[in-house]
Amino acid sequence: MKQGVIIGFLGKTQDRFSEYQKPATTREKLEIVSRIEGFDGVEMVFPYETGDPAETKQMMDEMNLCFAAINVNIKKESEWVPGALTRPDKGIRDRAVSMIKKAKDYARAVGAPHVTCCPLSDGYDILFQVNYRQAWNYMVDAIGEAADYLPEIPLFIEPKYSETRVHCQLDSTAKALLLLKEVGNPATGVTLDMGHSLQSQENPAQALVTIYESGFDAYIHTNDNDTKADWDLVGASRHFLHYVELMFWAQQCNYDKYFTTDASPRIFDVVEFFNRHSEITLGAYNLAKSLDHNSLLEMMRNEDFNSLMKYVNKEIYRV
Ligand SMILES: [Mn+2]
Repeated sequence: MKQGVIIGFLGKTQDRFSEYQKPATTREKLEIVSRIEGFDGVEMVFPYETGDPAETKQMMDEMNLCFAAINVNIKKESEWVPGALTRPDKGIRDRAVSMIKKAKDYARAVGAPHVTCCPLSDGYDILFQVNYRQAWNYMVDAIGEAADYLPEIPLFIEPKYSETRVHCQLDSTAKALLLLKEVGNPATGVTLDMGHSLQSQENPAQALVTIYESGFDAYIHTNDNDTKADWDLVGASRHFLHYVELMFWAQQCNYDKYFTTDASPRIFDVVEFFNRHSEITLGAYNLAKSLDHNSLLEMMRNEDFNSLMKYVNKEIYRV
């Protein structure tokens, strides 16, 4: 298995109340990645961390790092704070689509496999705020146009229930899949963020299988939370069995992309936080691999629930 990290979490972060950690340049962030045990993948935020493609590629090569993905940010610019792809103003939507296209150009220039986009600012805070009919159709058109551009760089869409809008438009894996079915472009996929999936009251393993069985590609972000908010906690600190089950089904689906860490150290030591995340993610992956997959599937086929419970107790919880 391959692990990486969204490098924005290696510098300064902030929430409504506090600032955490120290600012870092892209080079400094890449140096930190190379110090984390088991990480060699990088997800970089376009256009704020990416810089000149040739220089960035050289830095990556120098440190033996690989691109997991380019993450295009279409929420930071002030005109996109209230939404980007779903806004009534065509100029605002077009500039967001153009940013996704530029991210694809960048991904091609540096050799990144795909672009992922989490349209967090699209949605609503209060009822009677947006025209749902227009908002949905604008997003289908916008993602359709962005997906058509440079199809050799697939576009992955990351759903999330809440934040930055109180209710995001793509509030679940199913909603993202419905959008991609409307778009109808095979060069698309869903970024399954474990914490987003939990916040949407999903089971991440089932969500992953649903993405593949719907005919789309999947890319995984790892983290954990309390299901109420997207806390970006260290992996498996709240949902150990979910984590192992996700790994089991990732193996069943022959998942071979990066497991990219979307977790925030906040009050914890940065390198050690990611070392613990790396260790539990690899551990959960290897644990899932050590299970007798055929016999588990056979017990499911036979609806042998007692044996399944016993197997989980003995082989996963090890009690
Ligand atoms: Mn994520």
